Formats: sequence, structure tokens, C-alpha cells
Amino acid sequence: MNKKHLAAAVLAACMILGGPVASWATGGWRDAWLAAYPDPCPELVSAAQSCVLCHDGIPGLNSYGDDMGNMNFASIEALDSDGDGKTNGQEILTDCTMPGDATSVPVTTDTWGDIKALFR
Ligand SMILES: [Ca+2]
Repeated sequence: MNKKHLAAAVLAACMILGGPVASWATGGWRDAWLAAYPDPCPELVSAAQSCVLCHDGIPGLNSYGDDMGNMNFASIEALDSDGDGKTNGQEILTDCTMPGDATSVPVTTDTWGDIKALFR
């Protein structure tokens, strides 16, 4: 099995197993991210649980994952990791878009903050 096949197999296992990967080293990052952002939109929770929030392959990181030097996620909220003009904080906290994917755009003109405000 070459590296490409191994990476694909690990990514598939991560996406299929979801919960059990919590015991992996990278599961600690996912859990820390979910603890730091306890109320993100469901799409970002799903992305975190399936590893694609920070990875574009295993062990490859996307631009947001590359910017994570530590688990202080707030310290990279002001950055625009994917270069789409929106800060990571804006993408996570209001737009519900992927901070490591410049092609990820809001599905509605309402922000996640607007939607949450409807239920306050
Ligand atoms: Ca961005």
C-alpha cells in the first residue's frame, strides 16, 4: 500500500468511525475545537467530526489546519486562512462556512448569528 492509498484509507476510516477516532491524537484537536466553539452551526460540527474542517487528507492539513499552531483557536480567529476575505472567526461564528476552504460560501444571506438570534 503506497502513501496515497494509506492516506485515503485513514481518511475513510476517520469519516466512517467518527466517534472512535476520539481516542486518536487528532481526536483531541477535534474535541478541543468543539469545546472552544460549543455552539457552531451543524455543518461545522459535522465538518469537525469528519476531520474535513482542518484536513484535506490525512495527514494533510488545509489552510485553516495549517494555521493552528496550538489549541488556542481564538488566536487565529482574526486570520483569513483560506484567503476568501472573511476571517476565520467570521466564518465560524457568523457565516457557517469552512475557514480552510475558499470555495465555501454561505447558503443564505442570513448569518448563523441571525439564525441563532431567532431563538433567543
Ligand atoms: Ca476565510
